Amino acid sequence: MDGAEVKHDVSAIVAEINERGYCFVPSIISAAKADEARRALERLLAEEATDEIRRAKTQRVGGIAYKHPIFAELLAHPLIVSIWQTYLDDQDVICSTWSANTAYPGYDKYGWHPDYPYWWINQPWPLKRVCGQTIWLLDDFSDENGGTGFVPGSHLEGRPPPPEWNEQWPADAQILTGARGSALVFHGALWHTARPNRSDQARSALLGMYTRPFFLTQEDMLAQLDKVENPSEMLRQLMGAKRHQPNIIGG
Ligand SMILES: O=C(O)CCC(=O)C(=O)O
Repeated sequence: MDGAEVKHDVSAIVAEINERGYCFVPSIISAAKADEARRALERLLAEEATDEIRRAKTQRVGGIAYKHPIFAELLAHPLIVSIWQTYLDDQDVICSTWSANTAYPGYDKYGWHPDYPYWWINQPWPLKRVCGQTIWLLDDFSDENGGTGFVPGSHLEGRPPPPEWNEQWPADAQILTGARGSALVFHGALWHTARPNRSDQARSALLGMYTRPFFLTQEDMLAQLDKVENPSEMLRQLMGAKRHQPNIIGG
């Protein structure tokens, strides 16, 4: 599906994440809106590129919530927020990290991993719902241009993926393909990887992790919130303005 935004069933999406560890949600925003976001990102990519980035053929842009209003809007997209509120069974969800990832033509690495905070949790990891990752497609994703790799059901393994997978593609892995404006939403422990870009165009994604408000976030979201002009109430919540702050009893 391309162009139109479609209506989605949050309960069905959450049921699929519970069962398989992920759900592909098509056309959350129109292709035109995804193009607007990609153009905003392209300006940042050009401003922030360094020789090291050009050599690595991959570029991460952080702080996007305050660098352009369209990224603040997508971070607080009502469907995405509703999916994670339902999945995490908590209205007060917050965002742990929000950034963009671009693979340029010639990028050729794999790096299988789960996401933060699983890196720091003792194994076997708890199977309860800790956090949910969102990969927004800003380009049409294909096998050729480096659609993200992921392994269905791997969120139940309770451990990280084997390091040798970075050398040999695992038999059970799938490739995220689909139209820009769509998103893959998944359990934070699902094994996934960026993939080589064998096309002649850059491939960009936005990555947003949502979690329950008592977890330490991966990034300092409050410091970023200070730089957002006129944040909505939902954006303030997501960036941690309403979460419990440690205090001193009686103090
Ligand atoms: O850009 C991608 O395809 C995936 C990136 C990723 O997995 C990450 O940054 O954690």
